[in-house]
Amino acid sequence: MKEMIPSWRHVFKLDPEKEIDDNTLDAICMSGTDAIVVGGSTGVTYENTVDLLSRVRRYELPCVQEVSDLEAVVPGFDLYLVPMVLNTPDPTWIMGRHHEGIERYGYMIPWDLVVSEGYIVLNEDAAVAKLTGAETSIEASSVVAYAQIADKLMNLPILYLEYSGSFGDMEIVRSVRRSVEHTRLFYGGGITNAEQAAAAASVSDTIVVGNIVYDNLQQALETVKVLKDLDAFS
Ligand code: 1GP
Repeated sequence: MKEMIPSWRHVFKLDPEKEIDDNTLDAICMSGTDAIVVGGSTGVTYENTVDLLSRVRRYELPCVQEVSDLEAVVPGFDLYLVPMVLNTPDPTWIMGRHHEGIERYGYMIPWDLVVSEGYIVLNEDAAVAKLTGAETSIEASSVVAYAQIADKLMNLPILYLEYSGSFGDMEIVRSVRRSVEHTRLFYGGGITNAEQAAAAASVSDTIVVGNIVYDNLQQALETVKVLKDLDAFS
């Protein structure tokens, strides 16, 4: 399953805390997206995660959990994405929680299903920025330096530029892309239409589409379609 990540161009991220009706979930899972990521910064519980996993499991596409709370890790996902926030001075979010989790549950961790993500959080208003104390007001050169730590020093398989809730600076994303060699670049944040999806996809490897699923299903579905059209012509 890990080998599949490099082929993902588009994923939807669903928040277990948010209601989603069966018709919307059906449209999302049948949209042609490459995977469903289940995760959120707040309000994620074991119960709401199990519930969403069991509903997504009716479909054939990969379903992966992005781990944000130890108590909400649920067996049965195809993969587990484990974020390490790089641009925070608080080691809790770089390795503190990870250390605690491995010490307590290490014997039952399916390591072959675990993939680490270097997170660079860049929207100061996002819940994840507040939670982790991320230093979001940094220059492009600083973002690039964090990206190179992820790519060249830590050899992280995924580097995630997280603008959750607001569409990011595509010039920064482009600079990061030019500066990394091995890591897969995920872009997420504020993609609400086909045009933004195409712009983000042109400077990253994988785009992550979240909130618009709950706000405007039709526009969410268009973010998948535009990538299929673009990739068909490239
Ligand atoms: C959130 O990067 C994802 O973790 C997607 O962001 O909800 O703004 O689309 P949005």
